[in-house]
Amino acid sequence: MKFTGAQIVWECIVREGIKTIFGYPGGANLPLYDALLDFPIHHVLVRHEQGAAHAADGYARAGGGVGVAVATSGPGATNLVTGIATAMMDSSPIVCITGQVASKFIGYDAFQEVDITGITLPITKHNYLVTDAHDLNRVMREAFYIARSGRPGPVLVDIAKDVQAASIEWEYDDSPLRLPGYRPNPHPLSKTMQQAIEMIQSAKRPVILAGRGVLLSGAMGALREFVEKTRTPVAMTLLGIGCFPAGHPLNLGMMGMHGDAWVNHAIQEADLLLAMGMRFDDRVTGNLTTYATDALKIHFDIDPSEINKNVKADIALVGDLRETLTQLIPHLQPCDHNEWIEHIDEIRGDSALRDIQNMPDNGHLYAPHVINDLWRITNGEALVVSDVGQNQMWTAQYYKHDQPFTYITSGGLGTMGFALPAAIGAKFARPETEVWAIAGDGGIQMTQAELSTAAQEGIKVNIAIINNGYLGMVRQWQEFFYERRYSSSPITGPDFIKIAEAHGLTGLRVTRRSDIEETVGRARATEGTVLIDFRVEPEDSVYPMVPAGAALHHMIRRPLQDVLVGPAKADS
Ligand SMILES: Cc1cc2nc3c(=O)[nH]c(=O)nc-3n(C[C@H](O)[C@H](O)[C@H](O)COP(=O)(O)OP(=O)(O)OC[C@H]3O[C@@H](n4cnc5c(N)ncnc54)[C@H](O)[C@@H]3O)c2cc1C
Ligand SMILES: Cc1ncc(C[n+]2csc(CCOP(=O)(O)OP(=O)(O)O)c2C)c(N)n1
Ligand SMILES: [Mg+2]
Repeated sequence: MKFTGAQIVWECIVREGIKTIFGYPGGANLPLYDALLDFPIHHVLVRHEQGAAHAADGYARAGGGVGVAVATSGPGATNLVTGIATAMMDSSPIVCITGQVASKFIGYDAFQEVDITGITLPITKHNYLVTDAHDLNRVMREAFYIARSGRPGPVLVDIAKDVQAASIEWEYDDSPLRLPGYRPNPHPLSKTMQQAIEMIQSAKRPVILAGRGVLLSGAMGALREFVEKTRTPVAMTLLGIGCFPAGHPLNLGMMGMHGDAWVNHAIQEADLLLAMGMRFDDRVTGNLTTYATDALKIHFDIDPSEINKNVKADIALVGDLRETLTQLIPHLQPCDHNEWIEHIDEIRGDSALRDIQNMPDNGHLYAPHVINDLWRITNGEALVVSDVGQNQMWTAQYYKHDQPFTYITSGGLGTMGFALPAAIGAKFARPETEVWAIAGDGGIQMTQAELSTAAQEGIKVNIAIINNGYLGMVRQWQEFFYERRYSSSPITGPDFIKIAEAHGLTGLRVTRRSDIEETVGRARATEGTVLIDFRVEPEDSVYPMVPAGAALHHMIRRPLQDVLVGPAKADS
């Protein structure tokens, strides 16, 4: 039978099981959009292509499978770039389909022509330029396979307009793919497995560093079995949050720059680090020369290029984490690290005392209180998508996740503007789940046009704006390291209630802690997307903080006076 290139694209996408895609039309993808009307695919029209990439990313991270974003050539394609880089840094499987000018015009600076495969080469796992409709079937299948297999990542398929319009004789080809040189599923050597077992059994002060690879591998059950058999405490990276229940007694909490003090101290005192699906980001290690110097390191990772990249591994178990743990666990003897666990309890020290949650209500609204209350009110069961900055760190610290795939954030690229579009994508992946986007007053203004997308789709995403009148994380660095010279960090915003209402949505405001419960309750009970403008303390900071480049145990702690009498600056 005859098919157009555009029909082949959609048929391949339907066969991948995709039901929802995110995109924006234009001249170079008109044949694709025309054909789309005849396929059982729901297209979500975003307001900016960056939103399409983030929504596809949020959809994938929420467990929806591979996310799909569509854009036209030129500015449509370049608008995807930030979203693609965000997905690349956090190993998120998305496929981006861009229209390209007709093949005979490529290279002539044609109208809306950019070399998007060239531009995205370093920020995609792989990309393609298709100039022959006969290649489409193979390319589409490879694109989805590459995006989701091994260490996942974004793939871009750029399709010339004449290829979309071409009509060819075609039948779906599902013969095995041939990708010479692509080996996504390595396996650890049995000799190294044996060495790892010996190291694990003889450790006295082990700590597991659990990262996003646990989630990507689906190794949550295996991790728990490992932890309970070996009684090894678990620290999580920002992107690992949810991979191990927050309420489990062996869960220490988050590590790194804004990790809990006792977690970082435990890592520095450990004699064995078991890094599972994490890549020793600099936000995690602090100064590498002083990082966990007494510890042997076993690095479990599917990507061989991560081994010895930042931290030298004594043993590398290269392979899928779930498979590796499943093989390893039966060979382990139960261990008892009671002394070590008790010691970690001791090094919690005065952390509880320094926790702003213990501060009596002084009439001011603090972001950590907002987020902690949100956690309590939603029974810790919401899917939370945070933006970037202080709001992100407080969300990581104060919304405790017991379930996997319930916390989504841009970690590696740290992309402001991510939360709202990613939350929209997540809602499409998990329509029955309560979704909250938590964003700063700066970040929300980067992509708030996507409120219109939520309104047009009639979906319910709750939005909490942590409105401190500052690019708060920048202000915090300026406070700590630039003598409080607040250069371009104060930021004004619109009346967010009016912004919500202008979109036909509901906007609410909270200025006192005592109003959080009722307002959040109203937001949850209201149909459609609701935005809450939380007017929080302008100059609060995220603690603890390891200054960039400092040793992991050299943390700036919240001053005790903050919690005993309230922050001095709050009343000044
Ligand atoms: C303002 C800001 C502050 C931050 N502060 C902190 C902080 O205090 N603490 C913190 O932890 N992070 C922090 N981050 C995030 C940090 O930058 C990194 O994004 C994060 O630490 C990376 O976590 P990860 O290594 O678990 O995940 P990723 O970067 O996603 O790496 C996942 C790893 O798992 C591997 N993997 C994938 N699939 C598998 C599989 N099937 N089997 C085995 N391995 C697999 C991958 O190859 C990769 O090495 C901050 C970010 C921002 C924006
Ligand atoms: C696109 C982008 N631009 C700049 C930055 C640098 N940056 C990191 S955090 C931050 C401040 C964020 O301010 P806001 O959204 O108000 O959140 P807050 O820190 O106040 O919670 C900035 C500017 C970034 N991460 N992303
Ligand atoms: Mg702010």
